[in-house]
Amino acid sequence: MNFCKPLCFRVHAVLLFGLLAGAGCRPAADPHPERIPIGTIQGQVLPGASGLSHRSPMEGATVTVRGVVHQIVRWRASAGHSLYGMMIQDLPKEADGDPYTSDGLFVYLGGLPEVRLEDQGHQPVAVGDVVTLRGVVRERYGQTELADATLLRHVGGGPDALPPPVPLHLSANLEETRRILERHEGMRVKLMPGAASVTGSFPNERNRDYQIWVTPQENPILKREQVPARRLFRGAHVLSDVPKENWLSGHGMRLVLGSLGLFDGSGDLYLPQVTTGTVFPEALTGGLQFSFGQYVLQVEAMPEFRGGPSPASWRIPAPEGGGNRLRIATYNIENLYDFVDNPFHGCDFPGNPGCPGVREPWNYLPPSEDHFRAQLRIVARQIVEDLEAPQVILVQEIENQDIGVLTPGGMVYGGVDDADGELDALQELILEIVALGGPVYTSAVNRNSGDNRGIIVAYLVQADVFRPIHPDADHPILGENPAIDIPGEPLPMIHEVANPKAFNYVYTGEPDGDMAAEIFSRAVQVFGVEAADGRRLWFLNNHFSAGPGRRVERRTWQARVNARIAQRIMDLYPEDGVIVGGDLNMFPRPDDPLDPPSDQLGPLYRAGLFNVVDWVMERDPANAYSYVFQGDANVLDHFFLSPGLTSKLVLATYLHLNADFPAAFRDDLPIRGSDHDPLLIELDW
Ligand SMILES: [Ca+2]
Ligand SMILES: [Ca+2]
Ligand SMILES: [Ca+2]
Ligand SMILES: [Ca+2]
Repeated sequence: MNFCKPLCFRVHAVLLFGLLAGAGCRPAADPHPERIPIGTIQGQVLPGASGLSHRSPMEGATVTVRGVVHQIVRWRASAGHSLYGMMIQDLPKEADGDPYTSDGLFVYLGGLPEVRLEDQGHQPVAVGDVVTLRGVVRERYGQTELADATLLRHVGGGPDALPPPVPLHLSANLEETRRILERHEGMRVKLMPGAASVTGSFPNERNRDYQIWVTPQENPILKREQVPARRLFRGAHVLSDVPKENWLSGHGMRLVLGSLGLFDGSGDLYLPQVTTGTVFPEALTGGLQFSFGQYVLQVEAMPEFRGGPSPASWRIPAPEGGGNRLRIATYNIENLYDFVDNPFHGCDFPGNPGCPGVREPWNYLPPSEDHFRAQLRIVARQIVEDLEAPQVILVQEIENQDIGVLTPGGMVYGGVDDADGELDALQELILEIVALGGPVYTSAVNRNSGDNRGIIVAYLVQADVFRPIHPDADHPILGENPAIDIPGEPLPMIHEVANPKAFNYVYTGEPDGDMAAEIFSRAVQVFGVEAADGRRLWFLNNHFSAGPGRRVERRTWQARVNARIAQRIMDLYPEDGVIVGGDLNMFPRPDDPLDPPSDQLGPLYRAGLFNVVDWVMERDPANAYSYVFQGDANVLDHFFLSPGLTSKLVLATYLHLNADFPAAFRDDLPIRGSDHDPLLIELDW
């Protein structure tokens, strides 16, 4: 066009005098003068506004836009078929130039990567095409999109026509980051070289693609000397780089990468299988989509990456001289369900009728027998090789099923409930441990503590080291009438003469909606054991209600019941050791998610119990996490020790075998048997 400029200028000047313009040199009249910049559709995200709840000011309007197709994405609908969308962006010279508005827009396409034509038929589109579209502005699942789009004009451009990616500079403040991202929704963006993963890659169940949470290269934590410390510790953790501000909301210096733009026609969508701490040496470029509550950078090319040391090696070493030490672990073994249909439970097998209060899909079930076996093998290897076969293991999230009986030939499954008093999945795990050359465990459980979904806490114990204390009817803890001062109507289970014994009470605290009428949806299980020399230990195994910022009062009550039982045992038997542990679904002091602090675990501290997380924090704070949620490292799994045991503590360490790894089973390595990392302690007992 440049060659024409002086002439055109003259023509315009002529027009000023009311004369007809000369033919041949005038720019072609815009056939769509109603076109508007995409920024007008997206609207301004002003300082202080909420990025997450921002909506288009033109919702519902029919608009005409022109843009470059910079990405086509494909995802899997729940029915299994593919759906397509594309992201378009204003040509640079046609954008509104306003930094508060996004120049990009998501266009929903439907079952094929093509756009409907005005008259009839469809036109395939490709990356680099310049398209003029008419459609309706919609907000769908929090994303602004052009729906019912019709193609008015189409010019093939090719990859050279792509707008240069805009570098994203995120803020540690999550709200500010959300504003920044909303101002780029639908645009072609990039994270600068040197971003690093803060989780393992994981499959996004809904769309069957993969995602990886990353932190940008400019985040100062990536310069920390200690590799395990290069992660986002949530809240008041010693290594948190933005303490207080992000106690619950999470960290702003993070973004999730998605693979919806990587489809190659063969079916599966994928990203590299990486662990936390993987560095991406090239820029990460792609379209910024908003999907299921998150901004997702849908990468347009398979990222290069450089793996770091395995998180499995990030443990605190045991001090020398550990011959006769007592080793105890707590391990949430994420949904250890078998692939046997339990006729006494309505949601433990595909096609079951359902359970009260449990919503489909039952995605906690293993998809196959092979899958169950793979999880068993991984967990068994972790117990033998990494945890070095603790004498006692508190386990959580085991399927509450006992229709199988252990015989010399292996497990035999029948149609009798409470077939042999042991959980079938744990019996299978015990067999797997023996097959690996590990010690012979026995399991112990009180089935009163299962929840509606069908999971329960239980114990694995080396039978030649400890035997259960015999429960007499008049035993002050295990007998018919335990005298424990808890305001709240006890449930009948507390009168059962049993070991382990489950304790639960009617909940009288603040109502919290969906939750049970009892204090625990999974009752605390008390288990007393005796060594050959007569010394005794008491365990209280827990799986508290989830969501650190929700169900606050309920969880406080759960801690209180534990504290009072522990206190009673310590009063009755000052020589015995007491250990309260499990997945408490809450952060340790002072890491309270609320302001003012709710101190949900306060009753346990006030009972004089010592949280071993403090021991870990003092020696190696980078070790202190057991769960990673969207890139935030959390401490959810705890051991509280009575004073007599605290003085004998020689080691506490999390074993990072799971939380940092890709969420896909690998049969060749003992990793990712669960989403939680186990916590191991050693006592000079
Ligand atoms: Ca938007
Ligand atoms: Ca089952
Ligand atoms: Ca069933
Ligand atoms: Ca059984």
